[in-house]
Amino acid sequence: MYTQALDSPGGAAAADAHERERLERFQERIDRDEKIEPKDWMPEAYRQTLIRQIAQHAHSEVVGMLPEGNWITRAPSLRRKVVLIAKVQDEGGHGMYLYSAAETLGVSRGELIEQLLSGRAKYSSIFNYPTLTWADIGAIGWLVDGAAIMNQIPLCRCSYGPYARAMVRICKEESFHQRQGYEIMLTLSRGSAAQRAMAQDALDRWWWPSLMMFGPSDAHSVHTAQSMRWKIKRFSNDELRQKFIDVTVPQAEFLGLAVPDPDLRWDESAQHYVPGPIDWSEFHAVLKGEGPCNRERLEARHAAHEAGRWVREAAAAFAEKHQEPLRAAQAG
Ligand code: FAQ
Repeated sequence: MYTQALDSPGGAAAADAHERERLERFQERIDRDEKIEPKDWMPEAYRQTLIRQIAQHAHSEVVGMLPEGNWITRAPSLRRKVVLIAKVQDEGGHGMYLYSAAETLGVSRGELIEQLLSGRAKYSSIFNYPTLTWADIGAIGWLVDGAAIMNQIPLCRCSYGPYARAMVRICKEESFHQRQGYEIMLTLSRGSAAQRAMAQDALDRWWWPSLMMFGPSDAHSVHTAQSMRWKIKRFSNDELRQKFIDVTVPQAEFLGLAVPDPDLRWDESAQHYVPGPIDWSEFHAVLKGEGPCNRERLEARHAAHEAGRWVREAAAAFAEKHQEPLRAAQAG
């Protein structure tokens, strides 16, 4: 009936009006702060934006296990090793909740992983930097998890229900991660001169990439305006970056470490720290695959995918075996 109506010019106009009305009703639900659930009608562009963001987020969690995984065997004490293993496992778990949230939008986990392995999907730029010393594990917890929390707390209020609910648990775990990182930095900064130097060196290398995690400046962010209208994002990239800087600079001061930005200054009237310019050419190079560890990260994911093939095949065979009696019962 509906397609027949489209055959006439009047029918096409009616279909347009119907579509506009659906879009308006959808936006009204968003404006009332209602959660959108998987079976609700949603504009295709809303669905695609969520798949893109949630998948990029899931890939980031999974690839994000690699820089820290590098230090599990070299953690300086049993306690540090146990905590680091727990943290890295948490990141894997976050990836799994996020892939599940993406699957509610009609895309399969296999498809998303294939996009990551083929290099078509993005993951956070930050995970393309190397972890050279133990202090990097402190800096990742403090700065990278700190930036992740700043970005992700507002996502707990995201308009899409499954993503928002996944973020509640993820944020609780991220705050533990941030504290373990800060504790490592505190220990090093209260330690020997060599340990303090190691902490400073880690801050020097992780500061700017952490600021880049928030994405391009608002002037260059292609998705922010629409994502904010849909309440997928609640703050712009620059707003969140500013909040992170304001919270983190005093933490660096408490550690007795210097933020590696000669232009950084406190603006009394604005009540904000004003940073120097970010080198966006570095960000774009990392996104193009030219960061220090892009190749290594993808190779590690390929190797893990191959190593896990037998597990996926065994799980599929097991599931199939349990389907057989069911099918026989239904046929009988
Ligand atoms: N890296 O228009 P916008 C973590 C891309 S999880 C790579 O501003 P949007 C936990 C963007 O996708 C860290 N690509 O885009 C952990 C888009 O590309 P496209 C990840 C980036 O989506 C801690 C293009 O640039 N967190 O750390 C980056 O509105 C420790 C234009 O950008 C999330 O994913 C980047 N940094 O805003 C794990 C949070 N920034 O698709 C282990 C959820 C931007 O057009 C250890 N995501 N791009 O080709 C978000 O909040 C948003 O997606 C943003 C980007 C803010 C990342």
